[in-house]
Amino acid sequence: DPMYICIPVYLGLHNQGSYLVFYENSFDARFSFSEVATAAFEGGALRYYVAIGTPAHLLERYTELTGRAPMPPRWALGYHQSHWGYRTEEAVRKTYQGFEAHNLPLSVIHLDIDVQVGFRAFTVDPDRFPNLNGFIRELLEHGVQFVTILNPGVKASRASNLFLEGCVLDAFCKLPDGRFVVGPVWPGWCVFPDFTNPAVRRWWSRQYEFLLDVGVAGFWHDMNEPAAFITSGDRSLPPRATQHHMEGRGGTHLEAHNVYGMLQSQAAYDSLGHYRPQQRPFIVSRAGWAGLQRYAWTWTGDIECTWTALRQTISTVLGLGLSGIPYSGPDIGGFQGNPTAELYLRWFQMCSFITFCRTHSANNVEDRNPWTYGEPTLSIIRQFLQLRYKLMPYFYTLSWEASQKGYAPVRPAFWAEPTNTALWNLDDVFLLGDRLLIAPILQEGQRSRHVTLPSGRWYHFWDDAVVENQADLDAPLERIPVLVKAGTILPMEEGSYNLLPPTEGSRRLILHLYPPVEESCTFTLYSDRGDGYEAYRLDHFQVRHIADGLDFVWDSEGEFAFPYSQIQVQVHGRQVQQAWVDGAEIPVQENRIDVSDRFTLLHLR
Ligand code: MIG
Repeated sequence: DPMYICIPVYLGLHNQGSYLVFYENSFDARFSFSEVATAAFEGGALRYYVAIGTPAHLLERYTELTGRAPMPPRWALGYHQSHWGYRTEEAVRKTYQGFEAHNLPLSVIHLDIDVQVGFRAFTVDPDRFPNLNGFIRELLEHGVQFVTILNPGVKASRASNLFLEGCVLDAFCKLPDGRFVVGPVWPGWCVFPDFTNPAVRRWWSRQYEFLLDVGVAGFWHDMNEPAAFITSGDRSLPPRATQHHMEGRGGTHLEAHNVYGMLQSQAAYDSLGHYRPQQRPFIVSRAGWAGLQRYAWTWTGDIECTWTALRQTISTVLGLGLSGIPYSGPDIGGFQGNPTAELYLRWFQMCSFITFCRTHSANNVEDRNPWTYGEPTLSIIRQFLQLRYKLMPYFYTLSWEASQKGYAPVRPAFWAEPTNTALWNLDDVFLLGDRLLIAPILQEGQRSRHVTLPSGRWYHFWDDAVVENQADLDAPLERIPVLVKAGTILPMEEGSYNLLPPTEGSRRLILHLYPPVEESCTFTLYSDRGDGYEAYRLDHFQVRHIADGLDFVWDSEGEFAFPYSQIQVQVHGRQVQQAWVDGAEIPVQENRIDVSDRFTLLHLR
């Protein structure tokens, strides 16, 4: 369903080399892929870019052109809880207290349109949220950030200041005869800001200031295709009749539609950068186009609570990643309806490894929290959530890589080996970075599954069993197959689960070493304060085979102080008898080596 996001880019895999084609044209278009690929646009210029090379190279080139996602605040990589139906402060308080009572990590709560007055953008109902600023401070004390929704439609009423200001500014989209384009959305009849006009974006930007002062951490842009409640014909603005500024050139909605939501997100991004320059913006946008990644994350919209929708998530998230958008994810459990405990659990297990990890659900469904389904679901979810937080150094480093190179953390299996045709069609597994392969369970009652792997040796994450090429792997309810490539240094952390910045020095870094089959492997770990634009550091690890064992070499760059006070190296897939840290022997216990401090050379035998 092309309702939310259309990006005219495609990637072709080919034995003689892969390629990417991007059409710089936002008009309505039809693509078809058969013997030949065709693209037909309703208007605009024929301007396109072709790149050839590996998928990694293609994404680097494509995002050189359309932009890369900046570093998100670290908390955004934690777990988000949302529901259309948290009507009061008390409902939100109960939610975060539930996470605490059940010993579940939580980083963000999203508030839907029920917090608003008459569903109007930038409002909060003071009767139900009498002291929002105080309440947000309470949440922050528990390590929880507050994100709230807003829609672009402005209620066409002289009782609305936003409407009056917009009229004075001539901010709203009009028909050729000068009348407003109006459409029914949540607040009633609405008019639509023309975000293709820079003056309108500046005006819209100023609206966020007040909620930022109240302490809102980020914004969730919904219905910004824009969508209207129209049951027949266009579910958006009339494409040919709606007039747009188009940065001064003039145009219609036929050209503006696909960029509308992205430009709204640009306005928000600029706003957060302006009014809160010490913190990184966090915006989620349902709509977008090529380049949305510069401003916002996205999610897969109003999906069903079915196993089919769970499976569909993988190709959607992979497709978004290959289109330059590294941060996306589904409503865990689906939006419309009630998942069974098993479906919710399997969905949760998968999303623990997906960048945007959020449970959300519609207003007319049963509560959906990790504890809703009782045991054993709760304990298994807790284990996966904790695993996600332990993997945070890996996730965060992948974010840094996305900001530098444009690679999405969640990648198709063929990314690891583009010439292996057995991997081209796989849409039921994904890679997290280059090193982890996740094989979710996508069918009810399934307790094992077949996995096809990129060549080389892989280790089963749960028990270190060696797997190569393909295998049937166990997947009891307690786990889904997760494989680690030989030649991996996987950083995990232990300590706090609420993602307050890891500067207190109370945290332990565990470097899991899965030695390379031969020669050497490297990993660069990125760390910083978790938000803002200050110092960072890079820790470069290299492990290489030498005559009598392995050498683990560590060097660093950057001004940010090393954020861990304890370091452990855990070796997988081979026995370690003795270890020396910078020449001095140090005990080895069950393949674990506790090094008191950073070292330059760890020798393992
Ligand atoms: O007409 O704000 O996709 O996540 O909960 C539905 C209510 C409007 C659609 C979003 C969904 C959100 C819902 N919204």
